[in-house]
Amino acid sequence: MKLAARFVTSAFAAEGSPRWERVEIAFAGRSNVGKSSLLNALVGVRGLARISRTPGRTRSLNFFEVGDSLALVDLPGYGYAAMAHAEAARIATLLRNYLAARRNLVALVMLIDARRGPGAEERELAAAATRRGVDLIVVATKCDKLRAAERAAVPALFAPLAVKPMLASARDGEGIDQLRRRLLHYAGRAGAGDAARG
Ligand SMILES: Nc1nc2c(ncn2[C@@H]2O[C@H](COP(=O)(O)OP(=O)(O)OP(=O)(O)O)[C@@H](O)[C@H]2O)c(=O)[nH]1
Ligand SMILES: [Mg+2]
Repeated sequence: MKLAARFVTSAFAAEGSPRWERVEIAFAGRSNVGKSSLLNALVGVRGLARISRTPGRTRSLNFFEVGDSLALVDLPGYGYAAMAHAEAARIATLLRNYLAARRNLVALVMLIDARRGPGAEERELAAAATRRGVDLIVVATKCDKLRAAERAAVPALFAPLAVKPMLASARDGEGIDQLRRRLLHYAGRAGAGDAARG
């Protein structure tokens, strides 16, 4: 199945988000965890979402339309210690407001480094999604780096989240088809009431 996507806009504040009826699936996670790379792998277009070797690349909400009823949203990462305080605070507010108030949001793909596992931020994000009734999809990223023992340790490492992680690698393609199929299920759920005002 294909997932043809087109970049629509970047928003640096909630007001800049598109007014449309599309259901949105957002990609959240620590800076440098691989959100933009995973999004590119899912749509099969290298460079659609910008990637960087240095953390803190994505600093706005980036909206990509997919088909007639779906959108993917690349979110800025959190937890990048070297970012200027004011910029980090602006991004934290942008992220919090989007996750708390965006009506179009139906699912949150939470990316976590497969070798690192969830921390306090991820437990908070998971709780916030659950409170709102937003589906939570947990993805363990960069699985191409895992040695056998590390791979075996993933379930225990992710156990605090209660949601089983999907293993994925943007580099070698592991788990990408499976995740793409899962996301496409949301394409049928468009027209979420007054979503256009969210
Ligand atoms: N080995 C490996 N490296 C990856 C993978 N996915 C991403 N990377 C690398 O990790 C770095 C960060 O990737 P990004 O996709 O920019 O990460 P991000 O989460 O969007 O980062 P921010 O926008 O800063 O929040 C880049 O150097 C990528 O090439 C993966 O599956 N395997
Ligand atoms: Mg990014």
